[in-house]
Amino acid sequence: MTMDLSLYLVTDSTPAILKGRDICQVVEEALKGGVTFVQYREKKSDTGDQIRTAKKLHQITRRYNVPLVINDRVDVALAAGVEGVHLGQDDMAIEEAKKLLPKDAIIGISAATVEEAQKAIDAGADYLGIGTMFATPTKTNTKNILGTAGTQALLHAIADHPIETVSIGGINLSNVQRVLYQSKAPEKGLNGVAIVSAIMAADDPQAAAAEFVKRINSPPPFVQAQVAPKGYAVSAMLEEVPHVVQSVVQAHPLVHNMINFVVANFAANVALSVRASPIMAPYGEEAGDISQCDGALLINMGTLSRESVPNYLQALRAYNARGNPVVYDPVGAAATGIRRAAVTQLMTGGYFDLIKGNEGEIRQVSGSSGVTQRGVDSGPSSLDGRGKATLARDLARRERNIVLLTGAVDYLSDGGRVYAIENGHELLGEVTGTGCAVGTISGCFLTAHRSNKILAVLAGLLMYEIAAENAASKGHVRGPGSFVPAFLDELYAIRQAALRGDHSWFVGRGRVHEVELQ
Ligand code: 3NM
Repeated sequence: MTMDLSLYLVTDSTPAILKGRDICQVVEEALKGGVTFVQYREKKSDTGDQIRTAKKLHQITRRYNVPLVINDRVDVALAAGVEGVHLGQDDMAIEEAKKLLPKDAIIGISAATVEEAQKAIDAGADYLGIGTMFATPTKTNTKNILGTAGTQALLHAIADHPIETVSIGGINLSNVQRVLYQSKAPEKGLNGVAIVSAIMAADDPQAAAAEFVKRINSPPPFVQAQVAPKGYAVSAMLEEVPHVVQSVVQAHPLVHNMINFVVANFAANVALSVRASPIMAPYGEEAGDISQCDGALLINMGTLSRESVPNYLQALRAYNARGNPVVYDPVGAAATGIRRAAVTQLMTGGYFDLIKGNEGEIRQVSGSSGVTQRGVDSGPSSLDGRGKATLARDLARRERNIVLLTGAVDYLSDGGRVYAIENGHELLGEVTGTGCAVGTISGCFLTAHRSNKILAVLAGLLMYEIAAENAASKGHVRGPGSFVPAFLDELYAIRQAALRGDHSWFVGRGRVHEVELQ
C-alpha cells in the first residue's frame, strides 16, 4: 500500500461534526471523493468501541487501497491490525511505539516546531503532521499557530531530509490552494493537507473531498503565468515600461479601494487621471459583486475601525477566489496593538499580490519585533539601502508575491530580484495621500498587466513618480498646495501621450538599478 498524503482525512466523532451520522459512512463517502489517507482520531469512547470502529473503518479503507492509522492508541492499532499510528508530542514516544508495532507500520508524528520535527526525523518517523496552520474550533488546545510563513520556515529547516509532511489546522476549500502555495520553501513543500471539519462536517463529504482533490492539483487562481525570465536586465524592463503604461491606460481598469477617509478623494482622482475607474467600497458584502468585474482590490488600513478587518477579509476572499489582484497597504502597521493584530489577521486571511509600505510597516508585516511607528510615519530608520532591499526581498520570497518598500528610494522585489527606484520628488512627502495613491495605481497596473507583476508595479510607480517630478518643475508650483493640481495634470498629460502611443515622456527618465544581494 503506497503512502499518498495529499488528501489526509482525520476523523472526529463529536456531535457538532458528525451530526448524528455514522462515522464509517462519512469516511466511505470521503474515500469515494478521493481521500488518500485516513487517521481515526477518537478522544472519548471506550477502548472496546474504538477497536470495533477501527476494524470497520479498516475494512472500508482497504477496499480503497488507502492506509488507516490510529491517533495516539498503539494498542487499538495493534488490535485492529491497521497500517499504523499517528502520535502527538504528549503520546507514547516513537521509540516505544516502534518496539510494539510491526516493522512496516506507518508512524506519523505531530510537530509544531523545528526541534520537534528534527527529533521525529531522527527517531525514524514516516511522516510529519505539521501544525497548527490556522486557529481552529476543532482543536482549541493547540500550541503554536504557524501560518504559512511559520510552516515554510519549518519546511526550510528540514529541507535536507526527504520526509513527507502534511499541514493541519483550519484548512478548508477556500484556503487550501494558498496554504500549499505560500507554505512552500524553495527546496521543500508540503505533500498534503490534513482535514477534519471541512470534510467530516460537510453536508456532502464525497463532493467536498472531490473538490479538495481538484484544488490540490491546480495552482491557486491568483497565480498567473509569469513571463519574467531569470536575469531580466533593468534596461530591458525599462524599455517595456512605456508600453505597459500605454496598455494600462487603454484598458481602463477598475480599482476597488477600501481606503482610509483622509485620502479617498485624492486616490480616486489619481485613478481617474490615469484613465482607471475607481470604486470606493469599504463594505465587504459588496466585494462578491465587484470582484466579478475583474478589477483589483486595494486594502489600505489607514483609518481602521472595529468593522474594518471583517470587511477586508470578506473582500480579500472574494478577490482571491476569483484570482484578481489584491494590494495591501498596511498603514501604521506597528503604530498600535490593534493594527499589529490586524496585520496578523489579514496576512493569515488571504493572499496579497503586492504588499506596499514604508520601512516600519514592512518590518512589522515581516514579523520583526519591537518595531515603533509614531502615527503612520515610518519611525526611525534602522536599515541602510541594502538592509531595505534585503527586507523587501525576504518578505516577497516568503509570501511568494511582490513587495514595494517606499521611501526616498523605493525598493521593489519579487523575492528574487530587487530594484531600487530613485524617481519621485520631495513634495510628494508634503501632501497626504500620495503614498496611499501608489496602492491605487499599483492595483490599476496589476489588473491590466497580469503577465508580469513586478513590471506592472514598476511601470505604475515610474509613471507616478515622473509625473511628480514634472509637476514640481513647473514655475507656478510653489509648494504642496499648488503641487497637487499640477501633479494630477501631469499624470493626465502622460496618460494622454501614452494613449497616442507617444513614449517620449519616458525617454531617459527611469532612474532604476538592480541591487545585488547574496
Ligand atoms: N491537530 P480542522 S489541529 C486534530 O495542530 C488537529 O496538531 C491539530 O481540524 C494540530 O481541519 C487539529 O477542522 C484539528 O481545522 C484540525
